[in-house]
Amino acid sequence: MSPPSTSGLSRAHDLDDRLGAAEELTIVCHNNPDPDCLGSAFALGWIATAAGIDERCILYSGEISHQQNRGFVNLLGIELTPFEAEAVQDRPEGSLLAFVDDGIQISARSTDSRVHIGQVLDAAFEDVGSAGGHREMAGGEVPLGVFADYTTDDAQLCSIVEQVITSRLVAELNLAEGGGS
Ligand SMILES: [Mn+2]
Repeated sequence: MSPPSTSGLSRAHDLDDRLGAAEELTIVCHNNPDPDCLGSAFALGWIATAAGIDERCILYSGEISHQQNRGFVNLLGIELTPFEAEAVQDRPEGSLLAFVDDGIQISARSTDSRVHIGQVLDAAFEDVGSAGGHREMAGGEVPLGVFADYTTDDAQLCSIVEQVITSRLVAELNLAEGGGS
């Protein structure tokens, strides 16, 4: 078995092949979709139209909360449907399901006054996503695309994500064996 190609051109061909063989497309946004997510969903819908798929829908959950996000949706005329589990279960053959702008959500708490958890998350993930917060409480997001380029296997992807996130945290907290002051 050859490893999945990461070249942009062959991924575009891949997408074209898949869309060409499909009859309908359901696009799922993450919770409280931001412009990244809405833009990706809209673009994928447009590409699917060009590939001849007439049945498309974009699902979202949570809220389109900020003014700029609502403006974005109205301006581009993006039609959004509230997420329902039935829409993604038991799909007929020829129906494709796509997730856009998926990310890893990070949330952390510190009860140790020596550890500023916001600074730890920021330092650990600033180059691959965005993270930060307060001394006791912090959060962040790392786009899954950073990892998805390495594999198309879900189980393998989860294990890569777990390893990378864990080792970055361990390194930043100076917890590695032989580490410490
Ligand atoms: Mn997003």
